[in-house]
Amino acid sequence: MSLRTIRSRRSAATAIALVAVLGAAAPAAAAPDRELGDRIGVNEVNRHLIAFQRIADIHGNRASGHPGYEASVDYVAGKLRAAGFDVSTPEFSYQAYFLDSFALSAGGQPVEGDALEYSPATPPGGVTAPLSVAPVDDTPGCEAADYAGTDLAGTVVLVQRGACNFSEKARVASELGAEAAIVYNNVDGPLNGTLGDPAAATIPTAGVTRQVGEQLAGRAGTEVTVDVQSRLESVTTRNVLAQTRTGRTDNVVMAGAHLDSVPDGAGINDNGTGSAGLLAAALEMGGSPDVHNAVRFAWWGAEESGLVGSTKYVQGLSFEQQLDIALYLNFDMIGSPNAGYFTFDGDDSDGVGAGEGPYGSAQIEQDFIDAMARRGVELRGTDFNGRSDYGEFIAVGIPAGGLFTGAEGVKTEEEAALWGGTAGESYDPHYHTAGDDLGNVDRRALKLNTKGLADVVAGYARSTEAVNGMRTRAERAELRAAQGSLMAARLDTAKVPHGHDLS
Ligand code: DTR
Ligand code: ZN
Ligand code: ZN
Repeated sequence: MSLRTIRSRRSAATAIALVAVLGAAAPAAAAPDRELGDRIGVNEVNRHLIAFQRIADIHGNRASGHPGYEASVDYVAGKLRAAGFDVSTPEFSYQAYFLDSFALSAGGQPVEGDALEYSPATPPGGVTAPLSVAPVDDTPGCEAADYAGTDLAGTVVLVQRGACNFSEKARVASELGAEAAIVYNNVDGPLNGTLGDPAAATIPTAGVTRQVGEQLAGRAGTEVTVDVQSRLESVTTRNVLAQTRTGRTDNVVMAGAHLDSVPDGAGINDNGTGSAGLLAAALEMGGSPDVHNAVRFAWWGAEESGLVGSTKYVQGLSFEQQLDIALYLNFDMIGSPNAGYFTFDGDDSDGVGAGEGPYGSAQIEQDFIDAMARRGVELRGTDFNGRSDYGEFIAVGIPAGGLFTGAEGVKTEEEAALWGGTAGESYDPHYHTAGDDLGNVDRRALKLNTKGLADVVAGYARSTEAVNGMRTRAERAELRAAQGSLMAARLDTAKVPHGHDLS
């Protein structure tokens, strides 16, 4: 008789006592094996990836709010329903920013630039006004005092990047009467900036390169036209949630991947790979596996619009419902063409960037390291910087981890020696471009990571004891309340659509 059968025949109180006894007797570590991973065939994963590519071919992309995303949802949800999962596709809405056109000119001559994301629109034809130039100091345009002596009223202000958020610079200029702002880069390359969210936007704001900005800085008083035609539209989209009908529902193992692409392409590595790998693992597990803990799989919408689907999901749960989630595993980009093999640095042993994850995250990191080592791959750490859907989970103190093969980061010599591939090139040269298609996926990375993720998910479905330790529910509640707020701060800078910069 399985544990599940025994429990279902007893009262809740007896069941809790029984679980406590059995739990204490169980082995300390989850001891994940290779069983589920070995059962997944590479053809199944590839088939899902081909489906995503076809959907993108038909609809142009798979971005949230677009038909290709809805088709992706239907594909994934349909397979899961057929496999017997308890499937739901809860809707949520958010404000999406659309830039219809942008033009900048100085003295009647066009100038290269772009609108910052969430820049308000100008009247048709743009705003034309003389250029005023913010002095370059330690805090360029961050405080009213930075403009001492310059009258900004009725001007377009040019200000250098640095020291504070773009939205701060625009707000200060706006309060001093400026009609529009232009931020110029302080490093080479395009600015790629965002005001963060619609509420932080004040006056129309453009971004230009350092070179363009330095030229403009010598032309104070010149008539400048900034023309931004943009709009905010409410987008309604969906997450996909699929839970096993078996296992404890007060100690749920969650595993998620975002299903949306950026509007520019098919999003096959980002994140068709994570979506396909997770789907293959779920389908292989089936809706009613013989497990101790329920498994809840998630395919998130609107990750590329600022982690929207996962954030709304977590925020929509009560504290007790959050406590019912033992841990969260994230799979975003697991087949990068110049693949790195990373897992989240749960214990901050790398000492890079943000600190450690919530309690238990160090154990999750170790479990991924062990699972991938059993498949012959040595993992390295990647910072818990909040740049994917695990962000809101750690922000409420839920232990987390996951796999990642790299985005715009550049492979080092040492990494190329360890894993192969090309040093000095990014892990995914097609990241967020139309080139992110079926031809630009590392099949070996995808296969190994899919099997590894399946092993780890299956291991936690058996036991999360190593992650939870001997902590009671009350102790975990206390830890989460305390740790969550510490983790939340790092999200503010990470949660920006399509990887734009806030400052
Ligand atoms: N959020 C991703 C890409 C990304 C960047 N850094 C990380 C770290 C871990 C996982 C994913 C990522 C995107 O969807 O663009
Ligand atoms: Zn992305
Ligand atoms: Zn992604």
